[in-house]
Amino acid sequence: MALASRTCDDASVAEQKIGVCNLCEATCGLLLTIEDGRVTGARGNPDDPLSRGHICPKGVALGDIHADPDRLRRPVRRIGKGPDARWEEIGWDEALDIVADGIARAVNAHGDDAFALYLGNPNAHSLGALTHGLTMVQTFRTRNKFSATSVDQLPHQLIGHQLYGHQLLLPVPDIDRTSYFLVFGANPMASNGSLMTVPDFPGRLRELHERGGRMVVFDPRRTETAKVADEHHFVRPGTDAWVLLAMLHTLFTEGLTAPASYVDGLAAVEAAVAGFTPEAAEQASGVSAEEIVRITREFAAADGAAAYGRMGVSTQEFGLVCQWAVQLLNLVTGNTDRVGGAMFTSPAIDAVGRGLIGRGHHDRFRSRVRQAPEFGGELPVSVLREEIETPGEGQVRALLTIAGNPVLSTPDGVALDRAIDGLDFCASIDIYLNETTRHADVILPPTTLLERDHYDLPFHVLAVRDTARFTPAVFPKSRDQRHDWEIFRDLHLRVNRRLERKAPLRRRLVAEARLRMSPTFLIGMLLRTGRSGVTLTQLRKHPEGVDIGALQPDQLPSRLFTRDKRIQALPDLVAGDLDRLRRQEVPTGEELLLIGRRHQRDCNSWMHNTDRLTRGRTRHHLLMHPADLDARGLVDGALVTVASRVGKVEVEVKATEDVMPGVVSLPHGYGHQRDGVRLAVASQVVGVSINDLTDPDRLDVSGNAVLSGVPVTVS
Ligand SMILES: Nc1nc2c(c(=O)[nH]1)N[C@H]1C(S)=C(S)[C@@H](COP(=O)(O)OP(=O)(O)OC[C@H]3O[C@@H](n4cnc5c(=O)[nH]c(N)nc54)[C@H](O)[C@@H]3O)O[C@H]1N2
Ligand SMILES: Nc1nc2c(c(=O)[nH]1)N[C@H]1C(S)=C(S)[C@@H](COP(=O)(O)OP(=O)(O)OC[C@H]3O[C@@H](n4cnc5c(=O)[nH]c(N)nc54)[C@H](O)[C@@H]3O)O[C@H]1N2
Ligand code: SF4
Ligand SMILES: [Mo]
Repeated sequence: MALASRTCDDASVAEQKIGVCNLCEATCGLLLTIEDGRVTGARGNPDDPLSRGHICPKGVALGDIHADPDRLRRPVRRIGKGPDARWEEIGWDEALDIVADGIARAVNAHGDDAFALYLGNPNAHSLGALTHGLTMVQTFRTRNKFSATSVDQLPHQLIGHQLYGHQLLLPVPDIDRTSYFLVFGANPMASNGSLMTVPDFPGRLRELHERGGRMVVFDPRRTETAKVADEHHFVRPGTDAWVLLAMLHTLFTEGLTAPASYVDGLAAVEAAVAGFTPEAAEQASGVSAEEIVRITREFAAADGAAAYGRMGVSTQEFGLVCQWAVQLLNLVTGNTDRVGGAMFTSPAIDAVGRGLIGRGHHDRFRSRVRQAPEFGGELPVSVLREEIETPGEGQVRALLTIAGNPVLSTPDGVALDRAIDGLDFCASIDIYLNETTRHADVILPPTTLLERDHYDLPFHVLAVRDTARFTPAVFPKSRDQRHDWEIFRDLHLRVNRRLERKAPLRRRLVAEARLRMSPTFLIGMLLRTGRSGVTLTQLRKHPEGVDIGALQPDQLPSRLFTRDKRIQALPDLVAGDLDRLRRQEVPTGEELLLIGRRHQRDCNSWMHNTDRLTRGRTRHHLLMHPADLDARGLVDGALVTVASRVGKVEVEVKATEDVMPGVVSLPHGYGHQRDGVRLAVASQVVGVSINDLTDPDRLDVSGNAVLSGVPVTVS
């Protein structure tokens, strides 16, 4: 696998190694050049059957994380607080003991719920976090489990659970064969796809166009994706539900439905969407009624069409309704489970089918203060602050964050920052000091991707093609480093030793047995016991990946997790929320609404410490339409104050016709200076946190935060 080759001056030996990028869901295969223990070159691996040679600037920067002197490699303990804090390296045993003591102290004195966990995005991209982290997390009996899910894709998971009986049995657009790709609130040209693992989106879109296919995009901003679409329609933030429901309405009134035989309850859907006319949608959203009707007809007539909605339509007040309506567009037109439509994967390790990921459950318990319902054992992260600050039984006293940064990534970061600062104990498993981990008493840093074996459990489940790939660690870990799975194992053992009320013995022993096996061993076992015929030995021989083939149609109804193997098209939860939407006044479009954005060179709130991704033109500005600037007597480049119900920020404004009038946009993941402290961030990175403006009181019925369409003033 390592093809050693001597460089001309033979001063050092350059090696080529196959690697993988885990920074986003595209999971590109890489060819890395290694010299003197460093990555000196990175390109896409053309032999990778899924990513086909694609790479983006972040993939090239993967080596920068590995080499970054600011990256934590040994545990650190905080001495002092706030701007005066110092960090001291300590040994692993001491560090793990302090963390286990802190957690056990809170639980023993105040009960299970006194300990809270927050799991951030990179957990989904680490094999060890999935095989071992989740096992450890599940052994804690606290109700206060949180993750980035509730500022992201919670409505998708809830609708998967409601329609198909499993939170991750989610169809993905068959991008390689579709002839009509209808996109709401997603920007795959920058994000490289989400809940749709689609490396080389630009190349795949080119092929779609060469086939004569179309892509139609609804977005309040003319994004990178909108610019390469066949059609882009501005939609007022937070009003997509009206548009999507009007499309369903049109399908029924024009007799354009062709549902599969296992879908029940369509008469109820027809009745429920009856009032949502294209005219009402036009008034709410700004999209013309004729366009809505025309697009619906084209969608229904296309030979293989896929509707897709992502962040922009998940993180809004009617996110669940939006995600339901997207599924229904595909179902009602017979495009679900059909070539060119929205299809299900058949991964080598079927994490869904084999029950490695639970089906999900809803509202088994509620949060203590606000009574917000759980999903899959997690509470909405928007309630975390109040659970920390509200006294009483069950108050959170200790927090463990794992690969996350909720101070920047969840609503009202300023208030959460303050709340975390007031905890009795805080610890983090993270490779950087960030705006959240700076409150930790101890930070436990695992190895990074290049130092550990990788197999993608979740993203093969959501990929546009069935493939399998195992990538051995590119670099060996040093003796004083720990893999994340080793940290999870050791922490589990230590905490359980200290707890007065332990988990039931059987459960503990099962967890311990699982935690003692390495992730790679578990992958080998899962492959061996699966039905794909792919083995770890084969994958080791083919580190570029093995192609299983294009997505297979006709998997339903047998793959459904519903009891009767049928789809109930109008779940009660959705019916109730449609009533709520019906009772709402149709939005007038008078308020100025804030939305977020992602840039190809950003990675949520981190990776701002590499020069490669941060030099050049800054991209932290508030984007605003020139007419909106004029109306306020503001000029391009001015420092403006953006204020919401929750807070205010000062930031430079940039005039652009790429946002629709009445809409302003800030990127998320910025705002690194807190208390005058800057952490692991290149000096050229400036900007503010959009989540100092977002409102933790505004939740979708699923519990997801409303991050899109926040009313603001700009002065
Ligand atoms: N307003 C607004 N808010 C948003 C969003 C938005 O669009 N708008 N997007 C939301 C979305 S989609 C997401 S996913 C969240 C992300 O928010 P979070 O998941 O809370 O945070 P990240 O910014 O991804 O931070 C990841 C942390 O993990 C650390 N890390 C990286 N690799 C590893 C590793 O291998 N192991 C460990 N232990 N740590 C690691 C990094 O150092 C970093 O500190 O933000 C959400 N917040
Ligand atoms: N470069 C880069 N890639 C990433 C990430 C990153 O930080 N940087 N993060 C990764 C993560 S964690 C995720 S979850 C994915 C997200 O993947 P995407 O969802 O594709 O990414 P976003 O850029 O958040 O796209 C959301 C789009 O919704 C639009 N929008 C906002 N409000 C509304 C609305 O009310 N209606 C409609 N129709 N549109 C709206 C925004 O303008 C934006 O274009 O990206 C992943 N990939
Ligand atoms: S698109 Fe970029 S960040 Fe995403 S996996 Fe590929 S190289 Fe990594
Ligand atoms: Mo995300």
